[in-house]
Amino acid sequence: MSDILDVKVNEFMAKLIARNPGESEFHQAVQEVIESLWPFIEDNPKYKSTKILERMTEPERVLMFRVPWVDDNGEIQVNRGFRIEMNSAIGPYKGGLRFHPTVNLGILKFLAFEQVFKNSLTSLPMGGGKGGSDFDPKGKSDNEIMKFCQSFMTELQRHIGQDTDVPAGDIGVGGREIGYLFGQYKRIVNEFTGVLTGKGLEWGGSLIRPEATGYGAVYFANEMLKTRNEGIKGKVAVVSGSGNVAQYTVEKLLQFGGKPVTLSDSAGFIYDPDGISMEKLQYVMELKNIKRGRIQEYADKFKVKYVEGERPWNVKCDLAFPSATQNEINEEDAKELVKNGCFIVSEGANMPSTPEAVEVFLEAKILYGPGKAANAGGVATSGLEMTQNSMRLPWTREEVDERLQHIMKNIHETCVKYGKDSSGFINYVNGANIGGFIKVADAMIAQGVV
Ligand code: NDP
Ligand code: 2IT
Repeated sequence: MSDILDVKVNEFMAKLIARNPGESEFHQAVQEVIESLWPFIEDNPKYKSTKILERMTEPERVLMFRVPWVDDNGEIQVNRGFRIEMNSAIGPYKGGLRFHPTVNLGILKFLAFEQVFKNSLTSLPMGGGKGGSDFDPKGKSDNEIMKFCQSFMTELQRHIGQDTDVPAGDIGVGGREIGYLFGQYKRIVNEFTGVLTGKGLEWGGSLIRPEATGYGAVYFANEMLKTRNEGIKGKVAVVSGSGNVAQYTVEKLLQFGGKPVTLSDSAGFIYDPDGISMEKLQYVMELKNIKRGRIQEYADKFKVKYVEGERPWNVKCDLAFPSATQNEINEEDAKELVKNGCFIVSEGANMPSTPEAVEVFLEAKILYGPGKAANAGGVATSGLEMTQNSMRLPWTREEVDERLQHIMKNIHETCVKYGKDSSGFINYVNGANIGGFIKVADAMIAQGVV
């Protein structure tokens, strides 16, 4: 970027930081987008005169509320609930709920901001939102999870609706939690509508939605590989996390003939040099989704290496699928990955790479697919769930999967269109940011100063 553009970005960021003190993840997410967009906006002054960036970085509405509940010992607990309704220019607010002790306003604003661009990239009519709570599901009984979800929804229900705001899952919120949340919504509002996505198949859920984020991240990696006449078959992949996204990333990698060799959780990672097979993945699914145990148990059962307190980025690989959380790859990790021959990063998680790590990937000219493009398959399939709910007609597994593949291909094409530089290198960061921006910005201009 030229010096003059640098100064303008810095000025914009200084104001944003002053207005949103302490929200470092939100600052980080905005900075990345602004750096991509600024040259484009200089060339298209209509976005400047209409103050689109100033408006897009200010949520339309922020909800923050008390979530009181009673634990199994009869003790009253108090958590904080949030919903960030970021942007509704192209559709109802749409985005997940995260239950994790680190949740705060800055984290959710970063996620809601990213969601606006991601949802636009899917080409489906969805605005952006995100919510959640600092509630820690670890070690809680089913009954406590249900009590918490019911209290959370008792407040949230007055702010959401199938045409207003449609939450879904994220970290700490899967099928079980969506069930409890949906039950409470239905009970209070007295309506059976598609107000949440990620629902069970028997009560309005879509086939492939649980798989969609992981599958999508692999489809996106496959599209990136095609630009270099390569495929997934025979490639070694490191995967972080062991939750929803990581599990279905491993499944799709195996279906494509790849060799996933790692999984992690917040305590450490396992390295299985023979590869995580379908049978071993079944074990992980049972361990994580039913027993709710730790990934270390995999190492004990299959007699492989477990590295406590570390992440898997120093394991030699061709492909990397960060699928746990934000800022899980730092500059050193990125250098290590590149040094060991990794030439694709497809982000299942949201913003898993620090800005310094992204810089390393771009400088090394590897295929780097940022989260808002690579993990958009999850929310895209949520969009397909909304469509099926509106029609009151479920699609087959094949139909949903075909649409998902088509959407991921389309997102890849958008990234190429807006991200290819004069040397032929595809900067997917620029591509996703500009490609996601245009539709939302044009809709905002068409709808006036709102
Ligand atoms: P899950 O709750 O199913 O799994 C999260 C996994 O990441 C767990 O293995 C967890 O370990 C680990 N993890 C979470 N927080 C941390 C942390 N602070 N440090 C280290 N490890 C951590 O969540 P998902 O799989 O749904 O989400 C994973 C990522 O994918 C998130 O970034 C999410 O925003 C993103 N994403 C999810 C989508 C979805 O449809 N679910 C869609 C698009 C993106 P532990 O159990 O020890 O906490
Ligand atoms: O980050 C994400 O895109 C999600 N957690 C999924 C959101 C959704 O509405 O399906």
